[in-house]
Amino acid sequence: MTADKPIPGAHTQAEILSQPWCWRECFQALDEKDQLGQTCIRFPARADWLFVGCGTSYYIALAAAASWTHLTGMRARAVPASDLILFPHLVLSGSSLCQPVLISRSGHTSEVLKAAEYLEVKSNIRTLAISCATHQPLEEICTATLYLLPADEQSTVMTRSFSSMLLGLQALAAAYGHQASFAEALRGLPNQAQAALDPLPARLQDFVQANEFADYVFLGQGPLFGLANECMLKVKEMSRSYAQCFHTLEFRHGPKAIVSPETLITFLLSETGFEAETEVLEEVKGLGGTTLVVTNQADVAVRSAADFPVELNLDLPEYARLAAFVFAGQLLGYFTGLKKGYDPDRPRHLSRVVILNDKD
Ligand code: F1P
Repeated sequence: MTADKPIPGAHTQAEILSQPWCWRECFQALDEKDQLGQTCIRFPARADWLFVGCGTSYYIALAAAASWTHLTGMRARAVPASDLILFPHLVLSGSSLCQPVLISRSGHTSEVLKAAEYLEVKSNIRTLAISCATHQPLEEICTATLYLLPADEQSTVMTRSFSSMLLGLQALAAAYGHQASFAEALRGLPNQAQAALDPLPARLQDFVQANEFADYVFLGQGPLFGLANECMLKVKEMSRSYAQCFHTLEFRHGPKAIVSPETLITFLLSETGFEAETEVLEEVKGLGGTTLVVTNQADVAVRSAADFPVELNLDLPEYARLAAFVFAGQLLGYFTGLKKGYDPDRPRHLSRVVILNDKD
C-alpha cells in the first residue's frame, strides 16, 4: 500500500497464498475444543446428509457432499439455499430424516438464514453450521456451529475460506466414517500443498501476460465438479470474464462447439476418471483449444496436450488432494483481473455478503 492508495488485489493475493498456513491453523482450531468429536456426539449419523450454501459456499457443498459419501458411505447431496427455501418439497420430501449442514463464511447470508429457519423452526430438524465468523445470526439459528476463524478474509471474493471449510467438512466426514488414516493424510496436505503452490504464481502470471482469452471453461468430474465451479466463479468475479463449467465428459455433448485458440479450457483431472478425462483433453487439443491442466501426476499424453500443465504431486489419497485443485483457478482469476486493470479486492457489483430485504 502506498501512503494513500491500496495496492490492487493485495488482500486477495495474500489470502490465496496463505492457504497452506491457514489450513494448519484451521486443523488446530478444530482440535482445540474437539469440535469434530463434539459434533459427532451432538448429531447422530443419519442416512442422508444435506449440504447447503450460496455462491462459493454452494460449491463447497458440492465437493463436501461427494467427499461425505466417499468417506462415510452415507448418501449426501448439495443444494443452493435458494432451492431449499423456494422448493422445500423437492429438497426434503422422499428422503428419510436428513442431516442438514449450512455453509457460510459470514453467517449473514439471507438465503442461508432463511433455509436454517425453515429447517429448525418449520421442519423441526436440528442443523449444523460451519462458518469463518462468530457473533453472526446463523449460529443463533442452528443447533451447533463449526468455527474456522483463521480462514476469514478481508476480501469479498472467497478463496481460503472455500478451501478451509471444504477441509473442515472432509475432516468431519473422516470422523463419521471412522477413516483415521484419511484424517491423518488430510493433515499432511498443508505441507505438501505448499510445494505445489510455490511455483504457481510466477508461472501463471507469465501465462496470463502472454495470452488473450475470450472464453474460459472449467471441467471436472465427481468430487472435482465443485472445484471446477469454484474456479469458474473466481475468474468471473475477479476478472469479469465469461466463464462456464461442465462435467468433463459432458463437454462433448454440445459445449465443445466453443473450442478455439481463444478459449482457455481448464481440466481438473481426477485419478478415478483419468483415462476418460484425458481422452476429452486430447480431443479438445485436437480441435485447437488452449488447455490448462491440473492433475496430481501427468503422463505423456497429458503433457503433450496441456499448454499449461500443473502437476500437484501430492502423496495423498485422491480425496485428500481436492482443496489444492483450486489454486490455479484462483490465481488465474487474480492475474487476469489485474491484467485487465481491475482490483480483485473490489469486484464489480459484488459485496461480501448478499443481504436481501425482508420482502424478498
Ligand atoms: C456467500 C457469497 C460468496 C460470494 C460473495 C457473496 O457468502 O455468495 O460465495 O463470494 O462473497 O456471498 P457466505 O454465505 O459464505 O458468507
